[in-house]
Amino acid sequence: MISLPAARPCPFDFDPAKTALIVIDMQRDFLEPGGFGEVLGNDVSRLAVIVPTVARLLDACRGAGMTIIHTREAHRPDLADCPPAKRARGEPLLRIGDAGPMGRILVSGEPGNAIVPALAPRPGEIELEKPGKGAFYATSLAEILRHRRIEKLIFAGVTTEVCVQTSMREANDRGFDSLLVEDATESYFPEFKRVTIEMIRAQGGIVGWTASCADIESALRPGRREA
Ligand code: C5J
Repeated sequence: MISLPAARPCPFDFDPAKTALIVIDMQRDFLEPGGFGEVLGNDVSRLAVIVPTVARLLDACRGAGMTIIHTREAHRPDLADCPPAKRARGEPLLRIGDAGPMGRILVSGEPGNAIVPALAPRPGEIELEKPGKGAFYATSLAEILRHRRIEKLIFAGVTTEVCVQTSMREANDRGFDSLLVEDATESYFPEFKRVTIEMIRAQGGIVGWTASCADIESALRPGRREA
């Protein structure tokens, strides 16, 4: 069992064999100019800063032999899984399914829908397309976790208050103890990130726990792992 004594609001213990790292939506659509994030009017450079930290987190969890799951917010090319209300929302420069500089916005298989190269999934890792904000909605995530007897989840990725928080809340309601890695998640809105982290660990951990990437790296360092 691994212990994260510095986790908040209280120590978080986990068995790497029964814990999955879920990296949410580190795809070009959100991190690079010309994708969904930018057409919504956001400064996408804000999100790119966490790429090296997410890479360190992946290395630490890979080294511990943990299940690694990467999600992508993605719709079918015929948009049959995209609610018209989602496509119609707001005043974006381009809507979901429209052709942009990185291909069709938020559509599976398009260049912009790929995970950024520095965080590319490795053989044996699971890449999961999700049509919603939450990773459990209309995906096989629950079955994948059940088959692997996963009990706890560590979350990273973007954006903190939308897809990451929604997925953590879905996980919480399904009985998973979940921890968000504070410096491996980011938002276009710094205040939203700060408040989401506070919300998650408020009231004794009403949604889950938070800790830093360094806390996890140090706990998973080979010499420190307990049998
Ligand atoms: C958004 C996400 N923000 N991955 N998606 O639309 O958070």
